Amino acid sequence: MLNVITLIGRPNVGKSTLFNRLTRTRDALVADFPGLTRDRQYGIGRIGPRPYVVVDTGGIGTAPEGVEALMERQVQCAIDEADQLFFMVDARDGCTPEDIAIGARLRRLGKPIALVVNKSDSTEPALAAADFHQLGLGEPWPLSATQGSGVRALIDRVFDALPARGEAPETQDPTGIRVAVVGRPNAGKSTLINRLLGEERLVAFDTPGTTRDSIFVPFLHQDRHYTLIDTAGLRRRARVQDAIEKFSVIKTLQAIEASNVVILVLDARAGIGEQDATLAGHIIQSGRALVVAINKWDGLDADQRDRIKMEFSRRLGFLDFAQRHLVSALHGSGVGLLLDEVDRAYANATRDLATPVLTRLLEAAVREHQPPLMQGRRIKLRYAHQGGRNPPIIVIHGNQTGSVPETYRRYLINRFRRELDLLGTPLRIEFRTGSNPYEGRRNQLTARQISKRRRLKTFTQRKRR
Ligand SMILES: Nc1nc2c(ncn2[C@@H]2O[C@H](COP(=O)(O)OP(=O)(O)OP(=O)(O)O)[C@@H](O)[C@H]2O)c(=O)[nH]1
Ligand SMILES: [Mg+2]
Repeated sequence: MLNVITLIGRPNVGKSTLFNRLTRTRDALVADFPGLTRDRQYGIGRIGPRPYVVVDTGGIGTAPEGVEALMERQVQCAIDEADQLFFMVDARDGCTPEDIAIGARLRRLGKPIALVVNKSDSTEPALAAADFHQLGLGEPWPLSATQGSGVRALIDRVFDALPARGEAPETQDPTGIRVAVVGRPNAGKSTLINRLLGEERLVAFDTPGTTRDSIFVPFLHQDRHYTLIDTAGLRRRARVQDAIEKFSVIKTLQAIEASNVVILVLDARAGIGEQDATLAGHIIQSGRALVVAINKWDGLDADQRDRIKMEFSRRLGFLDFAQRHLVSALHGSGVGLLLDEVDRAYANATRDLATPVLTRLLEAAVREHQPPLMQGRRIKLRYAHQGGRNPPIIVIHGNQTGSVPETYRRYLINRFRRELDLLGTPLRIEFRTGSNPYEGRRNQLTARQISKRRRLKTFTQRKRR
């Protein structure tokens, strides 16, 4: 399970700026789907030795309510879940009374705190840091969230001291495919999980020696192994129907990251809301395989059914790679088939894609619809190979690949998906400019030919003049 880093501090110290810096890295690989909204409060940090959840708590107001605001439910929850707090202060302002008040509050929590002195680019770092010793929170750590200086070193130091949370079991047998069931409160996750588990033979419900982080529930379905990742405190009230679900974005993010396949549960009666779209955005960014379960399907009339299908296309159109499944967790209809879909999505997400096949598909795609010209030169896409699994990554080599427009990337993604029949998994494309490592000699020749052509060109131009 991922560690959690929570950013705290008064308004304007730069929490959101640091949050963006820590969570931005992989965005370049994720196509910008129309309608996709990004969660600006919760994200996966990828700068550093291993990924982690980052939470931006937003500004804590000025004293005296400011300190009270620390107890605000959302903030409190983010602090409770944190393995590491980043208490952010502003080098330009120096140590303020609000900083002192917040610092006193945080110290009592007994959690690891890094005292982050932001905006150190604007003053002498050592001088700026000196003022914050009075907080009694250890050595102040100067950095610049906008410039990035000091950020990586801080993360490295933090992870040196931070023990990893309970590790997920091995991917392959005997624990099988890891499945996360996520959805907003009251969508029916617990009912669905109980339905899934209740009808199957449990291998081990409470494994001896489990910690608070071991929320992996192995089970068998038709002699196939799965591991369910709990997001809703399932173990403690496994058989309780209609339990009020405690919804936690942090737990959801951890479960998604630990999974191979996500089941997103939507509530057909409530329609598709902001929270569903936000969750969908997290799933897309994670790259995990996905099965959508539209729950509470029982007893809906034709109008209601049409409406939810339309809403889905309108708000969650970017999930079109996933199989949609209509279920009733309460009555059990459609639930058994969900696991077949999970199998299919996982198989597609982990499939081997042969280089000659990918390159042939690329050539056909380019023939049918060429990439555009860039500064008078045509973007050239030459060959493709597989760069990863779960999600499948297709690496495409060529010239000027940095200028491939988003629309063309989407065209390629759709085309590869269709031709390869990759239902149930997102697909990523990475572009590389440069030579083909498998065809070294031919490329050297090409390079020589290019320079020869250039020389010829300048020669003829000179002659013309
Ligand atoms: N010079 C400098 N400016 C910074 C740095 N980090 C943030 N800023 C600026 O400080 C201002 C506030 O930054 P935010 O990231 O919005 O601060 P915040 O803590 O999220 O603010 P609230 O959400 O309102 O609490 C912006 O104008 C940033 O550009 C930094 O490292 N150096
Ligand atoms: Mg902010």
